[in-house]
Amino acid sequence: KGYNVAVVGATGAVGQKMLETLEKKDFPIGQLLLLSSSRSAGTKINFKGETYTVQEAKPESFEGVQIALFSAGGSVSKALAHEAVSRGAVVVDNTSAFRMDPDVPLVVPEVNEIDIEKHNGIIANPNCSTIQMVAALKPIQDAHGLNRVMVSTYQAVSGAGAEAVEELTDLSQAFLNGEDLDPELLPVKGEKKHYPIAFNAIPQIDVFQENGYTFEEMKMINETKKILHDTELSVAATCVRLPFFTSHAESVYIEVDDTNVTVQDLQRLIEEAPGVVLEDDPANQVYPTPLSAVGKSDVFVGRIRKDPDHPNGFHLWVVSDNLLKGAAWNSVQIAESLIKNNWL
Ligand code: 11C
Repeated sequence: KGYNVAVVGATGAVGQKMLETLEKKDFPIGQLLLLSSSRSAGTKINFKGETYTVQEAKPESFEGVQIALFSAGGSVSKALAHEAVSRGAVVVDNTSAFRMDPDVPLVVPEVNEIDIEKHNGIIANPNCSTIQMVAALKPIQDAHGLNRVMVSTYQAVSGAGAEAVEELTDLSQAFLNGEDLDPELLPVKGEKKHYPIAFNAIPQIDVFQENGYTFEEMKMINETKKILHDTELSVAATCVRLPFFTSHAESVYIEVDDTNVTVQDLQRLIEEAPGVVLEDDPANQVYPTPLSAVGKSDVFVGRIRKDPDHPNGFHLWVVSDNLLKGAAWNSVQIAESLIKNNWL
């Protein structure tokens, strides 16, 4: 016996990882409902040895659903999340639709699980690049205070969806064959200009805002302050797309409040933090890379250094699988917390 669970966006890259995570964690499922846009309805998906047919998501689909995991884009969440809630479901939403809504908790369970308790039916899953950064920063904030964060990201194409993975593959093959192939998708589907991602670095993830930052950068800035419960925290971000498939990497500069903090202090905190793994041994060239993090649910931290010129400044290298801890794994963790704490 278990809970009636709907996965909205079941055919997408994150939806697939949600199903893998539910299976891996042996999540207590009563009935499983796989939903999608009308375009993907009819697709057959195997889950724990049974074949399910994906159905088109409609308001009435959510009758009897207790937990709905949404990952079908912001417009689907805006159209259907409240419909699901009005039918008694609790929604864990993996899009940016409600993240900055003051009535919606924005949660990384290792960081601010307690915020889930105040939910009004919807809990938001943060942006992938935010999740891995706050998971690494939370133990440092708790122990030494945190007043500034400056991050540059090195982000995988799967963050932009399955089509972007295909574009990287096609453009790389064409480039190596000496053929000309024009980019049609990245940096942003539907934008006027496209840049080749193969053998390149694109300093634009999502659309530009009026202040010159991209939406991805503003997500990192605003979501970090909300999750770490500190509106005064200085956060700046530069987000860059690179030509690899999975896992985001981040170079993070921080300034802590306490003086006399050492690299060893931070290493110890990272080592003890839940969901975070220290891989930091420069003498033996030990540090995480995007490839070494693929398929793993943890956040990996290495290259912890003191800033040469700022006594309270440190640099960290943070890597995690953007589809797992950055999305599916974190969403399922929120669902587990709802059950474990009787917060459904
Ligand atoms: C990317 N971080 O890598 C984005 C994808 O708000 O959940 C995640 C979008 C989001 O393009």
